[in-house]
Amino acid sequence: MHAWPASEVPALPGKGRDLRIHDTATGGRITLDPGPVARIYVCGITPYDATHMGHAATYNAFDLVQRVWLDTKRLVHYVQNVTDVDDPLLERAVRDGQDWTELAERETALFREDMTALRMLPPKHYIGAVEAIPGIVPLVERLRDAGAAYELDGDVYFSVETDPHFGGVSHLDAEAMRLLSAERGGDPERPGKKNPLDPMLWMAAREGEPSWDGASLGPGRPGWHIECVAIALDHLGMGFDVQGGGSDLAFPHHEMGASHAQVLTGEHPFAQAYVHAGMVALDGEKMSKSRGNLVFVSKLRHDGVDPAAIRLALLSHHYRSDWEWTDQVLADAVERLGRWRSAVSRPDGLPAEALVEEVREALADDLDAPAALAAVDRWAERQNAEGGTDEGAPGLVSRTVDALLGVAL
Ligand code: 5CA
Ligand code: ZN
Repeated sequence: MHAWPASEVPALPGKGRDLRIHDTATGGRITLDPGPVARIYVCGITPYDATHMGHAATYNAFDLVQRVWLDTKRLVHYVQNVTDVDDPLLERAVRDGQDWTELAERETALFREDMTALRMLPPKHYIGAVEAIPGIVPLVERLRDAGAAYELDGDVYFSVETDPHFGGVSHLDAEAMRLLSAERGGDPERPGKKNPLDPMLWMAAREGEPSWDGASLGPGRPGWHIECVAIALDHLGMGFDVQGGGSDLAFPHHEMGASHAQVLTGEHPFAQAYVHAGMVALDGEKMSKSRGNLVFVSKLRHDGVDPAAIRLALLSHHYRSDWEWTDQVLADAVERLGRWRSAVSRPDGLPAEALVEEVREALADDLDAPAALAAVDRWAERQNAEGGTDEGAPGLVSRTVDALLGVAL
């Protein structure tokens, strides 16, 4: 699949800082030590509805990770998937009487537009589940042949007990895992499974549903977790730096994915850090396609809201906190954007070298975007009130805000 166009990232004077980030698996903050090419996999959308503020907030967090790395002069190898075949997508297509491939293509196209407008850096590899199927089938066969997967009425399940590290991402107890598995696409109640938590690797063809050649597995379609594992192993390999997504992906998706990969390769860990963004709510409930309580990026754009203001609204909350989208959040962002634009609108101003360092330090400190915004606020307030004579300072602030926060002033 093609991704979307990249906006330029200006180079800043001085030296970037290494990222310290909260890792779900260790439960604490770790200093990442990527090589010259940092490797990141971020779970993509299931394209059955438009991009909402929750999605945008999560992608914003991982965009910041890349901007911090780029500032250290590293290259970034970024991979993202599109879950372009899955139960919720097929169910929505049936409900609305439309072709599931058209639905997926339309919503993926809209997602690309939203990401471009928000200046999110594009992945180098943007891979659909459907196009990954030829690579998924041999992985499932290998797991089965190694005794880590078993058949149940034609479907193939992964046996979680074959991974000694299972549980090491989310650290949940069995009961919590069971509840979340039922809630998030698993089938813990299905009789005949070795362990109720075992996730499906390959689903045998169902009447009226699309299916693909599965070689010795028979016709069918892939399970959700193995899809991301196949894509990540193919394009990044084991031990990549960051596996990212919203906190609702920690279990089962990232836990199961890590286990699949660890059993397949005999290596540990799948990712150096498992990084999870908080959930954005609307009217007190998690914003979700299944609940329908959504504020869409595309709707705001079409209503004339500047994408830079949407981006500032996302940045005004720490990525790990759960927060509520309100009209006030957007109104505050619009107002802040106005203040910042006015502050950089003249050629001379207050010296800004210290501000560059403050923004760098805030982001390197577990992506503390609110602290970065507060630093820019302080500079802008004084600049608007007093001004200064430092030639080019406003330009430096513009480039800093662009390079590190993805906001075009
Ligand atoms: N296709 C899978 C991942 S392989 C999936 O979870 N798709 S999704 O469309 O449901 O979500 C895409 C990303 O947005 C995920 O990282 C998910 O955790 C995140 N997300 C979904 N809802 C919210 C929300 N309300 N707040 C923050 N992030 C969210
Ligand atoms: Zn995923």
